[in-house]
Amino acid sequence: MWEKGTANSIIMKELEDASSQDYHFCDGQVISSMCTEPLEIARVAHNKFIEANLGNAGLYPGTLDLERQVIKGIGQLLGNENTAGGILSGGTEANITALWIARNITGKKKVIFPKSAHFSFHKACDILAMEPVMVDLNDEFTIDLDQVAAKIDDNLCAIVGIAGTTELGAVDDIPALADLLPEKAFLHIDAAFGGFVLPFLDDSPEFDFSIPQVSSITSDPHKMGMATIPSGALLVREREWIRKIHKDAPYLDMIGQLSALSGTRSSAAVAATYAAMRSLGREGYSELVKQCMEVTDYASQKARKLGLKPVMEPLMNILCLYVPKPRDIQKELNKKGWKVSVAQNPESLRLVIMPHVTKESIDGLFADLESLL
Ligand code: 0PR
Repeated sequence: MWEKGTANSIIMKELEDASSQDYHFCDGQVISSMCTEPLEIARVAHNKFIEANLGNAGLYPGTLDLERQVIKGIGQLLGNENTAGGILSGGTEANITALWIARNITGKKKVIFPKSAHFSFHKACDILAMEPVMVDLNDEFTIDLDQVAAKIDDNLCAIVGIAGTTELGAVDDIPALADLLPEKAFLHIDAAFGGFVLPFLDDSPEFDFSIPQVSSITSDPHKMGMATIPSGALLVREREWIRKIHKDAPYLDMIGQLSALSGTRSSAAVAATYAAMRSLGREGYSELVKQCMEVTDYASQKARKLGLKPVMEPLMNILCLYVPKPRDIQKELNKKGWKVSVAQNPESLRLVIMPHVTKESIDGLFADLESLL
């Protein structure tokens, strides 16, 4: 493949071939992804900062400043502009890091989270040798509070609440979790998906730092934040908590540097996140969320006309529908070019209505879906 060099024109052709086999958001047929087309200005910013590495922040004071502004801006959105934190590779790394900090501070290992939690929490417990305690969901598909209460003991390190579950977009009762939290334990909120949606809803449930017991929040700009991949924000309430995962590297100029799991950190996405936030402003995100919710509502009405029942009234831009044999339907829709997914709890056809999904896409999808019922 690479004994000798190859001409750019040939490489470009090969890249075009590979890309043409991929699905692209702009085609409007991917209705299963939690990512979307990044804003144009975010792409430009990403390319400009392609060589920056916040793993050695001493070389990149400008990029570091962008990261500080991004964290402050996300903090403003999440009820506290004075948090510490940084841009990591995504929700997984942010969730792992949050539990890493919580474990090192409390010295305890038990983590309580709902069955709806993203699988990154299982990775975290595995890597950090922590004890996962999974709790059932109630009828509203949120964490069962009685079970949480019954499972709290002296070994508790953290409770995790989800603000926008991966499958259904449900939001746990975070104020109630906060009331149950023992004094020294952590309350981590996974708003990887909800972080750029819930604050822009007319009627958002409470989930952020305005609840005093909330210790840390994951919110991913590379999902509804319109930034490029990889951009996952972790915000923690107290700056000194991050010191608890710090490792010295005296040969690097570490001043001002984030203590993180990654060494070399892709920093282009930091610039892209900054660009997306500056370009849209909170008003722009508000419009975008409104548009996604309108399309979600439109899909929901179409489903009802076909006699399909939603698993829950969508709170966010995710719609899960009870259909007969969802896996078969998914397969058949895929043959027609649609990418939809199947939720497990409960088994249902799952549509994620990101900004690239238009009413026209929904019309096309439902026409094909109707022919399969
Ligand atoms: N927390 C929640 C609530 C999530 O939904 C996700 C990912 C994560 C954490 C982990 O985030 P990262 O994937 O950034 O580490 N949710 C989607 C999922 O796993 C991610 C995704 C995105 C999947 C695009 C497919 C796709 O095409 O299903």
